[in-house]
Amino acid sequence: MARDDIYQDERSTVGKFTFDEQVADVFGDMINRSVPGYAATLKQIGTLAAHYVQDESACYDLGCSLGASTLAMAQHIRASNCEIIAVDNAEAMLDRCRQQLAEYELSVPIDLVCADIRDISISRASMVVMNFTLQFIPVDERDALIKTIYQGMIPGGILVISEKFKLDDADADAFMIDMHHAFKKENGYSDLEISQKRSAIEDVLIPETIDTHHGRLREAGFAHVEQWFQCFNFMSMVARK
Ligand code: GEK
Repeated sequence: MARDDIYQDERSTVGKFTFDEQVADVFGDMINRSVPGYAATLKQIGTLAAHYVQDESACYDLGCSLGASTLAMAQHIRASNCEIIAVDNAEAMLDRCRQQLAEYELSVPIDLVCADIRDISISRASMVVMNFTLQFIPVDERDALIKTIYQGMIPGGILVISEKFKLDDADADAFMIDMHHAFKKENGYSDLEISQKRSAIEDVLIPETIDTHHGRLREAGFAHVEQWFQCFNFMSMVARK
């Protein structure tokens, strides 16, 4: 796996973070060293797929990047006649996703779609995964997207949402941010890399509170919403229809 050294050298100006070729090349290393608990979310996406994916239904991986969540689902689905629709609007990410998935023999058909997840239609979904993707959608468009997903799901279906989150309490929020940066430092990122990446992603990744996520999911119609995971300021929820 190529090492992420994108922000290693000092830049006079740090531009906005984008999911381009350079990022796609090192993305596996970047997300593993930057997102506390990322591997745990993938493992449990597999567990959830084994239990919740229904026969003759569709699964969606929205913001699939290199296909890690798609792979977790594909390797654990026990239901028959299912398909996975994996969507990302970054062509560079989807190209590498295609290459990586080709290395596995998977019995579930996978449709890779290069599109904005705000423009696609969702239907007969028993499992929808947004593993660290909603945070990149403009805040004022998140309610509509979650409603569209809810409407495209079948009864008993689940939506998995993993996100970086913020806390209302300033001291608690600062603690989590400090610990996240300590986590990155432990994983080999320098102070310069951490601060340049922080500037690049500031207006691109907009975190919300856990209460906001919970309220949005209930408002969309989900009968049950459980936060099943947290590691510092990163969490994952399962919403059941
Ligand atoms: C994983 N889920 O490994 N439409 C489509 N894709 C989008 C959009 C959009 N509007 N906005 C962002 N993306 C993956 C990790 S990464 C998380 C997801 C991170 C895509 C973007 O191109 C990128 O590939 C992905 O969402 C977010 O389980 O980088 O922290």
